Amino acid sequence: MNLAKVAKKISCPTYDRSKVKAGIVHVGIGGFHRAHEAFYTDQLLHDTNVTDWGICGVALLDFDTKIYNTLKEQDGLYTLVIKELDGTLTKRVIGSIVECMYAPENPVQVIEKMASPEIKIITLTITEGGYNYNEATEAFDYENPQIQYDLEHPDAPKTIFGYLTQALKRRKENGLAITIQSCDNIKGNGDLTKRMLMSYVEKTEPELIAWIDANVSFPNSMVDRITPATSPVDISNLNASSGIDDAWPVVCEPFHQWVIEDDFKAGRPAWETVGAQFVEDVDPYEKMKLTLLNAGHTVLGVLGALRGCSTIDEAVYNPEISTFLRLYMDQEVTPTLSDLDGVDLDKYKETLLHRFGNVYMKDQIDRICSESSAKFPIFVLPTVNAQLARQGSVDFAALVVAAWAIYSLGKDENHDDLLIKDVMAKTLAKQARLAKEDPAKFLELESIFGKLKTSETFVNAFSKAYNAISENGIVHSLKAWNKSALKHS
Ligand code: CS2
Repeated sequence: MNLAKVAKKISCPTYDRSKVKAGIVHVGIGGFHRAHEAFYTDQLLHDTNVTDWGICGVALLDFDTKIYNTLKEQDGLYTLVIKELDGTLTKRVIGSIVECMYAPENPVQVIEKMASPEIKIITLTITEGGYNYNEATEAFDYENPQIQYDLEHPDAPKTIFGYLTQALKRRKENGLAITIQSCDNIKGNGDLTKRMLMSYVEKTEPELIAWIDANVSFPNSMVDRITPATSPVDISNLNASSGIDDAWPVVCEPFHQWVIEDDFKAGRPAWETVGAQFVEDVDPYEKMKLTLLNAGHTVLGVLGALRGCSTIDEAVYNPEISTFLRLYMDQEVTPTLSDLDGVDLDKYKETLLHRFGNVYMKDQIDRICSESSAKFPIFVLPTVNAQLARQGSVDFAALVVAAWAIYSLGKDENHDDLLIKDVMAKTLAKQARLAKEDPAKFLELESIFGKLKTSETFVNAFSKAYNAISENGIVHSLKAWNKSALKHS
């Protein structure tokens, strides 16, 4: 990118990037990382004269070749296009990714980088499903073929667990403490990262366990910024309006939030100076975000998909869906969040509806529904379990799960094909077909639903919703659910 030329039109890094060294290795350089951590860090490099907190971005999967090549070609630079609520586009070139690596091509280079003394933090956005946690066994999934591969090829691993273990082994030899920070949408994301990594380490390098316990921290964090997939139109509009030839800009909403547990073993950037919050306990923030924002997305995504919508704003402006969402949030989620200190939940929910309703974002329903098998257990099912425990209503959540079962058959209510992107797509479709005879069959997927099939209350609520949608369609069912909840409120 010719920054000098581009800088006449949009904001560009004014700090000397050649002086900035990577202090962070980040794994997973997709849109979210580039709209969030890299954005905060860019602002920090702007506002202060620190030079040791640049980011080395690592593409871990074969499938990440394109983003790696693009960033390499653009010297790590890319444009962030913020779609304001009034339609204005705020554009800014982000410069905090100062190095890039492609792990499949050179695994040793990545391990050595992670192990090097300048690196103080390894951050991760490896998706909800990337932690290799099995809901049925509530433990690390050693059966995963990728994990089996890593167990046999420790020096050329494929999974994050293989990489981290090798890097930590080297760090132990050199006495170099470090922080591993998950930035994925998982409750207790740091705790889960530690638990899963320790399970792997126990099998491969058990003598590392005590050292990791004493020298590696895993702060929990809540991350937030809606970042749709970049569309070809986003790319051509950017080019037409600013003359920038960016092969992969990132588009996102104006809102951003980052709440981090302050537990860093080897120092950290002063991200609080650019808006991040460091707190002792992230739990309330995570719980609120996952059960309201992410679950809200899932509700809009699955119901919207069945209705034939293709973007989230389309689903929000559908009156039956938005009433349903509001009732779900108020009547089923909010009662489980009563222990949140210092948060105005009403305001939070109000803001969410505005964020979801941003018509310029065009956030794709396909993006939201992708990998739902990893999302439901984190976003929706904790609410179900908490409601069952307090004998509260689960009718709305049950309808969303039932809608997902019908969605898994692959057609919307206009009989158009749905594009299902899920590692479990085949299994989901199979159970969904069995559910036509007996709806409860869908809940037999233990790696998603755990023991939920043993709850009579939930099975009944689910079956009722399933039959209603199958017989009367989604709109009619939503109307019936909304009406009955409004009557009781
Ligand atoms: C979304 C998230 O993937 C999803 O289902 O809910 O990507 C969401 O947009 C982000 O977590 C927002 O912070």
